[in-house]
Amino acid sequence: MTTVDTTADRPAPKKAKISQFRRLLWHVNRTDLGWVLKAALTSLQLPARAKRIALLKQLPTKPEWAEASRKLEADGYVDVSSIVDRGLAEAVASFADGKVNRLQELVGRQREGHKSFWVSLLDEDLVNGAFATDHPFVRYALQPAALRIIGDFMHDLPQLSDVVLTLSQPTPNQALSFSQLWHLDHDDKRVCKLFIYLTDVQDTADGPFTFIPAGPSKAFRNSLKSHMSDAQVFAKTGPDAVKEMIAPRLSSFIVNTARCLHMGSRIQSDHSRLLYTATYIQQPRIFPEPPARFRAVGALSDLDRTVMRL
Ligand SMILES: O=C(O)CCC(=O)C(=O)O
Repeated sequence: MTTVDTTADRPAPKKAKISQFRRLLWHVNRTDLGWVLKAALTSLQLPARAKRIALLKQLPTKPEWAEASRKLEADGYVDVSSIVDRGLAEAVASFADGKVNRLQELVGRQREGHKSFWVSLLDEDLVNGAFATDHPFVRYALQPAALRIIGDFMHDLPQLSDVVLTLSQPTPNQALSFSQLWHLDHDDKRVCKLFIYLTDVQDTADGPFTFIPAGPSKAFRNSLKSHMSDAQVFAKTGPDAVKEMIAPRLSSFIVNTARCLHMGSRIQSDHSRLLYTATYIQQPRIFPEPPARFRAVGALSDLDRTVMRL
């Protein structure tokens, strides 16, 4: 009996085509070829870029913000605890405390698919996957100091891509996985994360955010490897390049996580860590734009709308 392949000359299903396209972007984004693609995409949207730069220039400026931006450019990270708005950080912390007080209830409702050492506590704050723009987590991310420091580094008004609250807990007898291993973030070519520690991170047992500054991290540029063990990393840099962010509650720092190799959440028994993260990228995005992450509530400036693509 002979069989006929009736699918042979049909066009590939749309889904398969999309995933091949994504795979190609995935590879390009991880190498310096991504910069060429980024420049090409930018050149197609020059008026939008000019508008973003004009908005960035409307933001106030201060010498300590300019200095922080220079440090972010040179080293790939900067501690902004003394620069950012303490009141906004406290609002984030008290909102987060409210979630932790309802931990058992929220864990029970958590959607599947979260990493085992991370508990995501904000699922209930989303409407169709989007945060209200007056949410304290969004207000912190929109503060002028953060936008100016990251914007001056990117030479562009940043796009706020996401805000997250993560409670990291110990995972006894499990191999390290995902963000507990060394990696770079490849959401785009420039990715800056603004963190707030919402619990004290006093030593290694508290699972500090741990990273290698931009200079020594260069050894891992253009690598297609995703997540690496300590041994793989230290074979190239030695352990001395490593910095652990040991800092008290309400400390805030910005890291260019596309340039600085990093890991964290290696929590030891009886410890836990609560962390706020806001992620920014530079428009236009290399990957197709995901569904809207923010929904307008209340009055918004043109600048806020542009930062959140509303
Ligand atoms: O949990 C940590 O400290 C690591 C976080 C991380 O890898 C990230 O936000 O990209």
